[in-house]
Amino acid sequence: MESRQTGNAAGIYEERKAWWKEAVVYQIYPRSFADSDGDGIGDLNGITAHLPYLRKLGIDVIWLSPVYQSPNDDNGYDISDYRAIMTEFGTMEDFDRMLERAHALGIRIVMDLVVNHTSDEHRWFVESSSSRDNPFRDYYIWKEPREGREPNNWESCFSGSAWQYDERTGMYYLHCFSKKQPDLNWENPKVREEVFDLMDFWCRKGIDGFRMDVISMISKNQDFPDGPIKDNGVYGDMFPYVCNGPRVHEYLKEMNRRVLSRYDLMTVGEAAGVTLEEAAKYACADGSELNMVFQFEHTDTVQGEGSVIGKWTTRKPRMSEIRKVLNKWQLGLEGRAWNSLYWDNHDQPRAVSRFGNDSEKWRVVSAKMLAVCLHMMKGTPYIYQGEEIGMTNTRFTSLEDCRDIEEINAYRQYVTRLKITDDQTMLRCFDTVARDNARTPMQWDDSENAGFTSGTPWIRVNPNFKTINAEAALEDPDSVFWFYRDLIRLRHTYPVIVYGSFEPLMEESEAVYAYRRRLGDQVLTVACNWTDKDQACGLFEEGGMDLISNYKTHREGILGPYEARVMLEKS
Ligand code: TEU
Repeated sequence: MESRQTGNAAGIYEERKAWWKEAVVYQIYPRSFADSDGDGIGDLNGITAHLPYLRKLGIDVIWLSPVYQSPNDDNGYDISDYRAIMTEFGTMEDFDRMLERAHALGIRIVMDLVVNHTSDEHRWFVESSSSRDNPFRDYYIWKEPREGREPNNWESCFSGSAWQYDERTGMYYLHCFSKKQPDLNWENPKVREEVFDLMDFWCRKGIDGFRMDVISMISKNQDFPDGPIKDNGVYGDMFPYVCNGPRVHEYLKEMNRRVLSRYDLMTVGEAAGVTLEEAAKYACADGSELNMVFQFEHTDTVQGEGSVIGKWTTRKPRMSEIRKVLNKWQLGLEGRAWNSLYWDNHDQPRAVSRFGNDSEKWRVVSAKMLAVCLHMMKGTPYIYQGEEIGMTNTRFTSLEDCRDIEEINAYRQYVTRLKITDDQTMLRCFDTVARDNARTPMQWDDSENAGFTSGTPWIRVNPNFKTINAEAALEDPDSVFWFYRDLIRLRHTYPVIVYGSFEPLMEESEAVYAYRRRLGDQVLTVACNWTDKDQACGLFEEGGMDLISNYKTHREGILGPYEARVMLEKS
């Protein structure tokens, strides 16, 4: 299952083989994927209907964002029943059929496990909040007021205080996200038992793993100290006291012993605030916790400045900064832990808009370049729905276009309440980084609503669906779709792509992201031009085999705008 540090003659670590290292994962955000019944909301039967499309793409695993019963304050990341399917998404029979069909096509399914918090409509919280001596009281984190106010100054990830006062019992409960997402109290062994039981429930159904939502936040510093207040801030930063907390590794080891080790699963922890050192523990090669984590350093290189706060910005990240982060992770986990590789997901803007160039001229070329850059690195690659057809960010014309609680709350806080920025500035930040960019419906074809639904979509379709859609991509042999299919095939063909060591190249360049992978006598050279201009690159010599490129012909010593090139040689 895990890698071991057996330096071979060349001094290169030999990775232990595992199916989840060889796999490519495709993330589905069910609400926005495909609607089969015309209610404007994607559903499980919609996914089942499109499994052949995913088979064509060649992916190995689906990561399914939450499909459990939920009042949808945060689109399913607020769960009210872990053993039932969200009404809008279908039934348990639909789920079983989807799982069976996927397995028949050789596709595994990894579920989202959201257990840092539940919905406030979950039975446990309904009980817990009903009285101070209810048997479920300690399932959540309740505190007395401090001088008539919140127990500390922590800010929730979705703006405002992380504490909500509950009139009935005169105490506050902690919610790191929305107030409808109370944090579970993992200190309570009964809570851990409940979580392990529900995991068992899904494992017995035959699912293939878990993506664990903010799993780095399950153990809180029990002193609950005030956090540092950042520029312009009203509240304090809770991250130092909720991320990578004192007992998180103990809890995950317990989960591993109790559940994970008993099944053949793939596990990936979403690890807000994770450092390299912490990741080496979560994803330790000894297999005692998880297989890998999602880190956020490469998506967080740009932060808001001036009147704009936190993640809200219109600035584009610099390749050299991203490369610095990713190379650090590639080298830092070598022989210790396994990396996950991603450009985007349901919480991030679209990859091609953020890191590439989504203009008509360069969209396809730069989307392919980004794909090469990521998929040739060492780790398990994740594709977010629509990335494989080069879907782009959308444009927000007013707050009316927003569905995401994070955006809506941020707008209310910064524009309406604090008045530290204005409507247009905020909307332009939304165009750049809002989560709803990723949540506009999957663009299937050029018919009404992009073929997503026959009804009224729950969120506005990106107006560019007439040209950017799956049907058009499937008909065009040069599309982003077929390029992803080729990349996935290469991964399944050449072990050097999966198991080879990583060596950074051209680290001084502001334009070219290049690296080498080695396994035995195989040497893979990868170079990607992140700019719209020619760039010098002397890495490719005659005699090697060109494995894949977004250009049909190459010029010696030069990479064209957004050109990506991969060459295989023998040493
Ligand atoms: O996201 C956790 C997380 O770290 C987010 O706050 C992330 O930083 C933010 O969305 C970026 O803008 C997970 C889920 O992926 C997200 O969809 C949920 O809203 C959140 O947890 C609460 O469950």
